[in-house]
Amino acid sequence: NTGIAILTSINNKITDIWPNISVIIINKWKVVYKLYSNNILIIANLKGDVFMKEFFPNISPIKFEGSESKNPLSFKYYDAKRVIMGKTMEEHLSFAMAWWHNLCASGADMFGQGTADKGFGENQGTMEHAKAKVDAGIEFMQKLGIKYYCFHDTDIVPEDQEDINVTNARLDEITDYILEKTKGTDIKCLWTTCNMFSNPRFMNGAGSSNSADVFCFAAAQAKKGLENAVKLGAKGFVFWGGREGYETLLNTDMKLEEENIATLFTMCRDYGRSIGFKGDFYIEPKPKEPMKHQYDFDAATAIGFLRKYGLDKDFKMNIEANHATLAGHTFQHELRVSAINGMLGSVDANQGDTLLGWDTDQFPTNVYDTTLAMYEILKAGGLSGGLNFDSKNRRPSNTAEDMFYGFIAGMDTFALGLIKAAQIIEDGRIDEFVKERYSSYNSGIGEKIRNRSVTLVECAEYALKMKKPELPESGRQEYLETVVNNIF
Ligand code: XLS
Ligand code: NI
Ligand code: NI
Repeated sequence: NTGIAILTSINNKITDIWPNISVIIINKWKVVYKLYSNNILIIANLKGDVFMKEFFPNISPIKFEGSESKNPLSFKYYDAKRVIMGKTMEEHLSFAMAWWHNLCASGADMFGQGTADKGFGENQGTMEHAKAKVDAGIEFMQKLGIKYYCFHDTDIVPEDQEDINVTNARLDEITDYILEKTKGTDIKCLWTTCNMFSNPRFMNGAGSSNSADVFCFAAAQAKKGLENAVKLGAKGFVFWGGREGYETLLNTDMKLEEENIATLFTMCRDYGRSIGFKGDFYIEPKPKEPMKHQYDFDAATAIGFLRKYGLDKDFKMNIEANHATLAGHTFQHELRVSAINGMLGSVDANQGDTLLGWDTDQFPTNVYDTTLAMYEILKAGGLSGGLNFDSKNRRPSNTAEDMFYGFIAGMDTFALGLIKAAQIIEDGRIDEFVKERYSSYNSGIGEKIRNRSVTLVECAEYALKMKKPELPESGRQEYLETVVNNIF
């Protein structure tokens, strides 16, 4: 749009040839610009050579302007280069764009069709559309200063319903295109995954399907997914078991299903390592939706499963805030469980609605929650992955500006959470309190318990001699909550 402004200001002649296409004649060059309904700006000549294409021409790169700014298209807290506890905000918060919500989802729900146009000027279901999404996605990430993206195989190409070989050829073409378009930028793949839940063949699950043929299709998809992960240099490879669970135990051999999932994971681990995948495999726990019960219920369940099948060295957790609350846990709880088991890998950053029982995937705006999340992440020494906005605009938020507002909200909420979490740690009152709370284990019988140098009989003798212990000290929850508020 800047281009046009400059052209008109030097008095170029503009002739309408049909409603949304105009011709501008500059120095005898014929330049066509088109403004689609969703505001895509294309500058091309009449032969169709495209000189410039801008998908969000009305939005300039988003800058940090500070908390006093009233500009909605600015960051109030996210200041990429600001140093907090020895690292820049950008290093602490490796934000990623989720292809599916941002470039694919149109706001369709069970009760109505989409409200947002994600055609990017092309017909959906074509490779032109797939490429337009790559171009639009890169422009979007660059305008926000986001360096990572995450995707399912079926987000980046249309799936051929008859022949998986056709889909695979399209994946080759689009991953070449992504590599070409991101070359020379600092945009990279955080993680990739395979959609093994939308296609009807996966109605009874993928790794957990009752059909061995379907199991092999899952394997074929995962094999291609791993090859693409290596090709794009992805840091991680995610398994979210959307349909790995059951609707009723009356038709389910749970033991067989769990063993087969472990077999598929083991095959993927071994194949991935054999082709040079050095990143982490991630399980993304979720207790339900779409299934009534999903096997990767929560972090504790998934970690137990990984240990049982010897996969714990290669796998970590990808914790999604909304999945935590669906499992009846806080986001902080799931992060803590993963961290204390050395398996905190990556985060799907979003939030749910406490009044709704499903995965609403809202952009995170609750600063208290992001503060406690960042407190866990800082104390765990950071993430091996990053913060992927598995978040989508609400159905009525259907404009290009809303796509930016969503990310600005999420990035600022995590940035403020990071600032506050660092202050809680630097303040020290909380950590000091917790340390003191367990001080009975620093010496005497407590120390022996920690060292495992005491028997049940000795502990019992110690108790019998005392007759009755003193009550433990107060938990002081209300005081600690005021400390957090005080820091806010
Ligand atoms: C769905 C999941 C999904 C995963 C990737 O609830 O969050 O989007 O992140 O398959
Ligand atoms: Ni997710
Ligand atoms: Ni989810």
